[in-house]
Parts: sequence; C-alpha cells; structure tokens
Amino acid sequence: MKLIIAIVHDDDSAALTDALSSSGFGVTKMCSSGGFLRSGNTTLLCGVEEERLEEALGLIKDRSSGRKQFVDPALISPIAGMQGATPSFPIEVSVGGATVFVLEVDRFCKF
Ligand code: 2BA
Repeated sequence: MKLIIAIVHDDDSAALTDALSSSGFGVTKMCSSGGFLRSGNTTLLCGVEEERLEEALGLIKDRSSGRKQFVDPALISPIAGMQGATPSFPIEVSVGGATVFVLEVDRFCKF
C-alpha cells in the first residue's frame, strides 16, 4: 500500500475530494498553510493499493490547476538572496497544481 500526500489549492480541494471518494478511494482532507506564502492550502491523505496508485495520481493531476498569484512581499517569508531588499510592489508567484509525495506504507489497520 502507498500513502499519497497531496498539497493542493483550496479552490480545487472539493472537486478533487469528490472525485477521489466517488472512485472508491479513502481520503482525508486537512487544512494547511504554505511556509512561503503563509496562506491556506489543503493537504489530502489518500491510502491506495499499489495497483490503483496511478489512477489516483491521475485524478489529482487532472483536477489541480496551477495558478499565478500576486502577493505582497511583506506578507511572505524572506526570499533567498533578497534579504534587506524586499520589493515594495506585489510580486507574481506560481503555485501548484499539486505538490505530491508518495510514501510506502508499512502497515495499515483499522481498529
Ligand atoms: P508555499 O510554501 O506557500 O509556496 C507557494 C508557492 O510559492 C510555491 O508553489 C512556489 O511556486 C513559490 N515558492 C515557494 N518557496 C519559494 C521561495 N523560497 N522563493 C520563491 N518562490 C517560492 P508550489 O511549489 O506549487 O508549492 C505549493 C505549496 O506546496 C507550498 O506552499 C507548500 O505548502 C507545499 N510544498 C511545496 N514544496 C514542498 C515541500 N518540498 N515539502 C512540503 N511542502 C511543500
């Protein structure tokens, strides 16, 4: 078994959760925040049998859209190499589609 950890945009999370659930995947949705933008995103946990891993990843890929956001540099974490020189104008940041980790599961039980 594999555990998919997928960090997605809040706006994609409902459709993605519905798609995974209606395809028979168990999914847990957690509220999270990015360390860079410090704004909300959604982290999904999805335990899948190995033979359905690509199917689940395909659903996540198809329903996670990349976005460009303008952010106030004062509200984000310092950008490497720009310490002391924070721009005073909004900067454009590309976010997502989905940031995905796939982990091996040692053991899965429900008590
Ligand atoms: P954030 O950390 O808020 O990052 C949002 C977006 O800001 C990132 O999009 C990236 O395009 C940009 N960004 C991040 N750090 C940056 C930096 N030091 N300088 C310039 N731009 C930077 P994504 O890469 O698509 O990441 C979306 C979210 O996925 C992240 O939100 C974070 O919550 C999560 N994430 C990304 N990589 C991760 C990792 N290696 N481990 C854990 N979580 C990760």
